Amino acid sequence: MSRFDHHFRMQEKDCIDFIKEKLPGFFSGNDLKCTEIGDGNINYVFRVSDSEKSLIVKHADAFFRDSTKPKSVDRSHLESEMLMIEKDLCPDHIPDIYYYDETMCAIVMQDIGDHENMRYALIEHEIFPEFAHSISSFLINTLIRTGIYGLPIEKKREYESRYTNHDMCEITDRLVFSEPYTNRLGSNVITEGNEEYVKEKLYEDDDLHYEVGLLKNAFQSKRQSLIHGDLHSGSIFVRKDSMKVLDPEFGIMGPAGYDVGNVLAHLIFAFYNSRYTDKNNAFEEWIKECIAKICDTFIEGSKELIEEINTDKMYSGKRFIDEYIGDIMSDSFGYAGTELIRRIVGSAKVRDLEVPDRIRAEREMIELAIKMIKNRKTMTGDSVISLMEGE
Ligand code: SR1
Ligand code: MG
Repeated sequence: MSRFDHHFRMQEKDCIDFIKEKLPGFFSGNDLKCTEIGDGNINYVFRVSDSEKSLIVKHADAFFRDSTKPKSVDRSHLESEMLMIEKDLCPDHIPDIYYYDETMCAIVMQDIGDHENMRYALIEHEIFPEFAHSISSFLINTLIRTGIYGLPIEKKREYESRYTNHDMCEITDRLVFSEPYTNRLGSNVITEGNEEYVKEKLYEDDDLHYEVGLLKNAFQSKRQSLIHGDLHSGSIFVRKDSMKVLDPEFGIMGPAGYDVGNVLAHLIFAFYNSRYTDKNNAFEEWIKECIAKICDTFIEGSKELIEEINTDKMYSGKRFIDEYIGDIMSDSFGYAGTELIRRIVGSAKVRDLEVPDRIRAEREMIELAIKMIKNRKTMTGDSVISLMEGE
């Protein structure tokens, strides 16, 4: 009998006992320290260490940390599987997974404390020359290899029924695709001074509602690839020479463009943070370069990978492949737009928005986001950059 035979919400001292019991050989001594370091809304994250080594335990409770409504702990099983699949596809960009405990809903993994959370690094206007290359490689390998080109159809159908993640999808349906345009639940948090602007631009534009409706429908029905589902800059950790992706707890079989779009949106937030604070030109140029490079590399790299791995004659024509990738790209621009809007007016904010002239910055970003949503079918990385430059 062990006290870890039944699920309960662990505290720091429980986590030490848990590691001593489950990974007895990891630490050489008995003098372990544990600190809860999670700063998200959902799970608990512990760092366990001795004087030589450390590891991370990501632990899911039957309640989100910011809520009293019970939630299924299935999200933890699915996240552990997502991490293992992504690790297989992209070994360099996922931390090592040491152990998963199904009962305690605890993922034990490599401590990547030598990396910085990318959101905070971007707010400091730090430049990461390798980032565009690394994130493009992550996107190509995870999205193309889990779609029609990468998986035998039986396996793909198995993924489609397994990776649905109901609780997490409900959050995205509501926070990304409904509330920002209706405020039906009254949960939007609008910057004072922008109430009328938001009402006119987001609540009363039927054409915008039509386009977001199409994107919402695609999010709910397009079982295209195994997506991370929450690929914002806070889920990415960086060093000058390395990038790791964490937290695929929103992972589902969904539209590939949802992940690409999230990456683009959070680069755009970083760009406007710079424009509305110290106007760091080198940083802004690098962000624009990243956007262009990610779009170009994703398109070209995906096509190359498809050429290499495709076995289905019916999916092999140039016209088909161009359309397949073109469709992912137009979804990407659309979902970048919905991500920008939901972070600006919704309840899940990002720190990048905390700039002195927030009213103006938000209006400029909402304007850009609406254009990205409405014109997504004809957009390119370069046209996004032109819009950011104000052309
Ligand atoms: C209740 S969770 C709010 C947001 O945080 C997560 O990171 C997701 O982006 C979610 O929409
Ligand atoms: Mg997260």
